[in-house]
Amino acid sequence: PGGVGAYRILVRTQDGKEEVFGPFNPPERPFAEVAWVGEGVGYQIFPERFYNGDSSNDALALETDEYRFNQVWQRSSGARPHLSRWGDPPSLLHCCHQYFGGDLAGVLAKLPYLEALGVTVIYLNPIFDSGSAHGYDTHDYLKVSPKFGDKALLRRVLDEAHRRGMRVVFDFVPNHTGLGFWAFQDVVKRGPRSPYWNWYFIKRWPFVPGDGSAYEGWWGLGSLPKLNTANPGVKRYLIEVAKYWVRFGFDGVRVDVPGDLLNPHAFFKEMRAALKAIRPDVYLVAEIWQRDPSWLQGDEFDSLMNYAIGRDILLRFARGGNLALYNARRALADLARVYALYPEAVAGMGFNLITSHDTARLLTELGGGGLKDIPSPEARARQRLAAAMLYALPGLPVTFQGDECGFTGERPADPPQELNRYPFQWERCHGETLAFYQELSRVRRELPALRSAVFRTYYGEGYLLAFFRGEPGEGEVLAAFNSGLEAASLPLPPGGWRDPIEGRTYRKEVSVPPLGFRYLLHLGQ
Ligand SMILES: [Ca+2]
Repeated sequence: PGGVGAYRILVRTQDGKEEVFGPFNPPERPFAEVAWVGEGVGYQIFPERFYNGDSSNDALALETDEYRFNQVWQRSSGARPHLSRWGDPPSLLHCCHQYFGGDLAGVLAKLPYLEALGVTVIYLNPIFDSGSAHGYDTHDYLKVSPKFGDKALLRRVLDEAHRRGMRVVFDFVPNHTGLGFWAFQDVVKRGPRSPYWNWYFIKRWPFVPGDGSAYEGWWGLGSLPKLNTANPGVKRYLIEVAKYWVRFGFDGVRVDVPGDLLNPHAFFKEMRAALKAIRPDVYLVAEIWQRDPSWLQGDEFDSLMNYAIGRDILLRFARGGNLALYNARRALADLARVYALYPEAVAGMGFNLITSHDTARLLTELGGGGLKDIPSPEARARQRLAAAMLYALPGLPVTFQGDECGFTGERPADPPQELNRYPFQWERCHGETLAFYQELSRVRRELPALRSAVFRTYYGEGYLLAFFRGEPGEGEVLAAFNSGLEAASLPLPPGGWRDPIEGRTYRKEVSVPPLGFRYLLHLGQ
C-alpha cells in the first residue's frame, strides 16, 4: 500500500533454515497486464475448416490460389488446387490447397455456439487475401480473402463478437509474403528497376516465380519469399498494416514466426509503441515455442504462445506412463520455473495452449488415435485432465477448434497432410467432451482465483500434482490433478475445501480419482 519499494525474499526450507535474499528493486516501469486477457477463455479458429456459412464464395478460393502465380507449379505434373465437399476425404493437398469452403459467414453463424462454450477471446488464423487454405502466404495485407468474405462482413463479425463480450485477435505475418503480393510481382516484372527490389532478397533475375533458389524464402520455400524487414520502407509498411487492423477494431495481434525476422527486437519494439498508442489494451502475442523472456520485457510482446507450458509440461504430465521419464514432481518444478521466469503480469495474460493448427489434435496426442480411429475412454479422460490443467493456469486457456468436440487428427509427414486441420464435422461432436469444456468455462467464471495471476506450487508426487491459485486464504483455489490409473490421496492444508463441481467439502485429505482432477475452493478455517 502507498506505492512499491525495495523488497526482500525470505526462504524457509523444510528443515527450518531461513535465508534472506535481496534487497531487490522493482522495475521503474512495471509491466502492465492487459486485464481482459486473463479473465477470459480463448478459442482458435482456422476459418477455411470451421464452418461454411456461404457457399457462393467457395469457388473464389481457386481463383486466388497460389497456383495462379507459381509458374514452377504450373509447369509441374503435380496435383492442382481443388474444391471438396465438407466431409470429403483429405487429398494429397489437404494442408494447403484442398478447399472446403469455410468462411467468415461461418464464424458469424457460430458465435452463439462459442458464447455457449464460454469463449471470450477468438484467435483467427489469417483471413487476408492469400494463396492457400492456411493464409500464411499473403497476397494483400489490407484485403479480406474473397473466399472468406469482405471487409463489410468482417465488420459484422467484429461488431457481433464485441456485442457478445468477445475480443478478436488477428494473425499477422510480417516475415514473408505469398507470390501474389504486389511488391513481389513488381520485382518479378521489373527486376532491379522495381522500387521494391530491396523489399526481398533476390539472388538472380529474371527468375520463375516459385523457384526457391532465386530468392530467399521462409525455410527455403519458393512459395514464401522472405521480406527484408530491416529495410525501413518494409518496416513502415508492415507496421501501418498492423495499425490499420487495430484501428479497424481488432483487439489483439498474434505475430507469425517473429524470431525469423531480421532485427526482430527493433521491429517489434516499434510495432508495440505504434499499436499501444492507438489502444493501450491491445494484446500482442508472439509465436515463440520456447521459454524466452527476451520478448517479454514490457517493450515488445505481452505473451508468447505458451507451447512451452502446454506441450512441454501439461501434455507430458497428462500422458502419464513411465514415472522415471516424467512425473508430477518434475511437472511442478517446471511450472515453478516458468512462473519464476516471467513477470506476474505476463503470467496473468499468458496465451496458454496445448494444440493449434500446427500440432496434432489434443485427443490424438493423448492416445486417441488418428482421424479415422475411435478413441478409447482412457484417451478421452486424459484429454479432460489436460484441459482441466490448462483452464487452471494463470492466463488465457486457448482451445483449437474442434478439440472441445473430442475430434482426432494426426500430422503425417509424407505427404504433409495436417489432418488436425480436417473440417469441423459438426454433427459428430462428442457431446460429453463439449459439456465438459462448457463446465470448465463455467467454473472459471465462478472462481475468481482461477482468473488471477497468482500461482504457488503445493504438491508433486508420482502421478499427483497440485498447485494453489489466487491470494492465500479464503477464496483461493487448490487445483489437483492425477495422471495415474488409480485414485490418489492428497493431504489438504488446514481448513475446509469445497469441490464446486461435486458440491462436497473436504478437510485434512481428499481423494483425486484416476485420470481425474479437483478444483478446491478454500472456505477459510
Ligand atoms: Ca464458403
